[in-house]
Formats: sequence, C-alpha cells, structure tokens
Amino acid sequence: RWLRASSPGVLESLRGSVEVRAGFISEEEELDLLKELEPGLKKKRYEFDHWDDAIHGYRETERLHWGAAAQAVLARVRAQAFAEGSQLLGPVHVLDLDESGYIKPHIDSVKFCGSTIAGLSLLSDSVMRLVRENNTADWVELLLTRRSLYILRDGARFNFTHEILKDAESSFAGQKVARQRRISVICRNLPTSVK
Ligand code: AKG
Repeated sequence: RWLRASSPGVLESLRGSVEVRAGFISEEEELDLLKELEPGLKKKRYEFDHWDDAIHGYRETERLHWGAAAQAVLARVRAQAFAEGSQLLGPVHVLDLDESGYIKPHIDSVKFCGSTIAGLSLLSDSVMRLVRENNTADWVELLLTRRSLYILRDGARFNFTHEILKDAESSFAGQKVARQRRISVICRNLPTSVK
C-alpha cells in the first residue's frame, strides 16, 4: 500500500482526495520525458541557499509545448486527474530536486492554483507527507514510487501542508526510502475565479 495515516479518522477525512497510481508511466515514457527535460535543466544550477524558499536543492522550469510522446503521457495524466472541461494551467511545472534536496511543508497558492495537483515522479522514489494545518497531530504519508502519479484534491490540497522528505528522514512504514535525484512533472488546474 502507498498510504499511511496518523489515525483512521484522518484517512476517512481524506477519502477521495489523495490518490497514488503506482507505475502510471512505463520506463519508456519516463525516458521520453527525461529526454525532453534534461537539456534545459542541465543548463541551470541547483539552488540551495534561499532561506525563505519552500524548496531546498532544486532547479525548475515550466513547459508549454511538448513532443508527441510526452504530450500523450500528459494527456493521460490530465484525463486521470481533472474533470473534462476543467480550466487547466497551460504550462506544466517541472521540478528537479537534487538528491540532497527537499520540499518544506507548504500549501500551494490559492490565488494561482486550483483545487487539484497531479504529479508524476521520475528517477526516484520519495515520501510525501501531508499535515493538517490546524491540527498537526493529523498526518498522512504517501509513498511516491518512481514513475507513479499522485493526485491531491480539495481538502488534501487546501487543509493540509505537503512536503517531500529529505533523504535522511525519508522512510515509509518503518522502511528507508532512499531519495535520489527526483524530477516531478506537475499539472494543475486554475482557481475558479471569484469576483
Ligand atoms: C509543489 O509544487 O507545490 C510541490 O510541492 C511539488 C511536489 C512534487 O515535487 O511532486
């Protein structure tokens, strides 16, 4: 299983709003994505020392236009994560975490991102932890295996912080989950506009 929780109640409250699909893409599809992404990423340097950043040890990019193979993968991600006709953020967010990199607990901006976050994990397994913002005793951990897709919706996205654990803290159900360099490819929808 890919999900652990601090209590059955937390699990119940997140029912339907967290999902991990192990093996969502094939090794070949992972390679297709990497071939497109590596040349651009390699030109950038990992950022380590912005003390106010939510992310430590990363480089990132956004991509609007993709080759045919990657486009097909992204279409599958979107079909899985978003209702038909949803307004999606055009550019896909690509986040490359160094093996020593990690993402601190945060909630994505409600101004810029909608109700759903869907991410593919390339190159490494990792552990994502969600902690309830107004009661930190409530948490769940998701095992994000290499080539899996995770989806956070609604309550999981708005009421819980999410983070990606650093290698030294990366374990799931008592088992070490080695964190190597990890690239995530993240699709989002737009907020419903409030006037
Ligand atoms: C974010 O972009 O808000 C993330 O936390 C990214 C998580 C990931 O790398 O999958």
